[in-house]
Amino acid sequence: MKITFRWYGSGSDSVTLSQIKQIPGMTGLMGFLDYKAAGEVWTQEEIAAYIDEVHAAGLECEVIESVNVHEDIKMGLPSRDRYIENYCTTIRNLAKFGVKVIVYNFMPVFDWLRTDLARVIPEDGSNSLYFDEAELGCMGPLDIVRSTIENSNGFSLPGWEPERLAELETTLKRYERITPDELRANYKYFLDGILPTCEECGVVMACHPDDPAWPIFGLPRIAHSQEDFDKIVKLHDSPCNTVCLCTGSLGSNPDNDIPAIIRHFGEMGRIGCLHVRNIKHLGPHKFREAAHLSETGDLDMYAIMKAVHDTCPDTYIRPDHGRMIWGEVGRPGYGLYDRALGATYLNGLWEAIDKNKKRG
Ligand SMILES: [Mn+2]
Repeated sequence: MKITFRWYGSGSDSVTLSQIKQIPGMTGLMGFLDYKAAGEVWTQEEIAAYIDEVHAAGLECEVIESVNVHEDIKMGLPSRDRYIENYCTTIRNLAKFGVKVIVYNFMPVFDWLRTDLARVIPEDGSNSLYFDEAELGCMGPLDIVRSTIENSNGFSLPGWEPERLAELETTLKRYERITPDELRANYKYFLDGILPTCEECGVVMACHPDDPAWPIFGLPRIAHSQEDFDKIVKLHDSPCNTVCLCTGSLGSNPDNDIPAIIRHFGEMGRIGCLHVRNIKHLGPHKFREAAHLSETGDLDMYAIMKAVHDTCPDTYIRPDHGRMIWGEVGRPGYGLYDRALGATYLNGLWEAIDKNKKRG
């Protein structure tokens, strides 16, 4: 297991590389270029600038997140071929700099959705990301986007970049006519287009689940259960077609048995990397993000790490969203302190599982 950290790049992140390097056991990043729009080629110069800085700080960068898939690909428009070609160029460019896993998603329009980015946790006064479908009330997609942008402490949020939202209304209308099966067919076309390049360059694609793990605003969503991912890995049978197993996203739906899902795809060799965090269910379609510790939420983090150790022990893991604690101001979900605590906790579980196993 390689423990890693998400980092947006200097100038875009409140956390510095030297701070990340000081977290015990931290091997590297799940890197991210936050200024790249979906469909654009990530040039070698841009990748070099980011990765050279990471290497200079003594950290690795073998996983890159959020090479976003252009909506034209998801909607199956004729322009998709050009964007798929760009995507292949980005894969080749990233491979040249040692990148081994690319995390992406195939969610229409919305990358992830919360109704409150700083909901106070009554037990300890910290705050975290929160979702309550009832709070959406009569808010439409455009209202929720506006309020998310206004409440992100001046940072852009992945998937919510203002330029990506300009044509939101038109895009939402187009999706009204697309069924889940049609979306899956467009997904297959995309995978058929990029996976030969991945195999050639030794890069693994890891699909991130829908977050939350159910359909929203009537949009087709096809990646929020074991059954969904079984279909995805069969769309194009390749060891490079894998899952980014995000415990908090899948875990927002209590029907998803996270350790069992990890074992299922881990045994198949189809887990590219994991985001590991805990979640507290508060009612139907209502949850908040909890500290990583098992007892503060509803996921069994020991069972999760045990499933990883048993089935995919060489994978990459990062602590996922943290709470805001100790007065920190930063990107919602991506401060330093609680994610560092999360990393340390996951490392502790890992050491215990590992030593216990070796002693038989
Ligand atoms: Mn995630």
